[in-house]
Amino acid sequence: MKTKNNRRGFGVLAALLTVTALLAGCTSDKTGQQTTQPTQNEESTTTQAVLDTTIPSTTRETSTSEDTTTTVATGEKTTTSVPSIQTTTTTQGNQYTPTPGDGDGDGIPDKAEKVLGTDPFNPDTDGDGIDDKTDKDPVYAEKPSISTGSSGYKITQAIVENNYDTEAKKDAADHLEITLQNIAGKDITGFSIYYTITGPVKSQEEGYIKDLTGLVLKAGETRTIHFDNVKKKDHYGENPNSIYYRTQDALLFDVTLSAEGYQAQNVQIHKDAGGAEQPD
Ligand SMILES: [Ca+2]
Ligand SMILES: [Ca+2]
Ligand SMILES: [Ca+2]
Ligand SMILES: [Ca+2]
Repeated sequence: MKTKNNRRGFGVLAALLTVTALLAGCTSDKTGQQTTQPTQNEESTTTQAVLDTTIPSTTRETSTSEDTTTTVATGEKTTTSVPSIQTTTTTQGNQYTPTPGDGDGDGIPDKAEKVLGTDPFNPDTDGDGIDDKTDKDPVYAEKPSISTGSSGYKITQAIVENNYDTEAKKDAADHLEITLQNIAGKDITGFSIYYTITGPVKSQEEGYIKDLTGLVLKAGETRTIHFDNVKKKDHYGENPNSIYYRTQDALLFDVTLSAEGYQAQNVQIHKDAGGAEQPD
């Protein structure tokens, strides 16, 4: 602000003293360059910062669609956002907002995902590699091959209700929670999970595959992982429109945890009748 006021003062002086202004042209030009450059830098820096923070999010596809360009088809690629930097400097405030009605950009509106029972934040709800729009059963993935090998870890606890947040020291919303113990004597990585949720009605069966990216179970460590869409370490995504959250029925969870090179571990968990996702 101070720089702008000073420049305005110089500008008035320059208007009154043309010759002086011409003489001062060298310095005012320099001044102009200096003040212009930072402005450009500020804009580009700000824009870049916005880009950097928003590219990893799921809003990246939708942001490009507002540019009225043809980047929608390649919206998954981070590089497609580059043109929007150059064309929408002044609209950065709404440049990266999600496309209304289709948060994950899979072509199925959020409202329809709710009806279908699919995940509005995941274009491949069941993780079988087929996107929701073309998947004949978007909430059921066939059981993948499971890992084999020595016993490297065991499941010491698995719950789907009456969860308790040990950090906050209070009840947590119901969710799938699994505690693992490493008995291999060395770190284990490469985890994946496959689980089904089955209800009393025949049509109520869902199956999900998830790679537990980033999970490292260190030698001797006991660690709890969660499936509840909480943005914290050891928390993974969950379909908010699953029968787990939509029905009051008793449900059966059948969970298989694989880790490359180790024998897969299986556990079954019963959920009593009643709503889930409620602190209790
Ligand atoms: Ca969608
Ligand atoms: Ca979806
Ligand atoms: Ca799928
Ligand atoms: Ca499927």
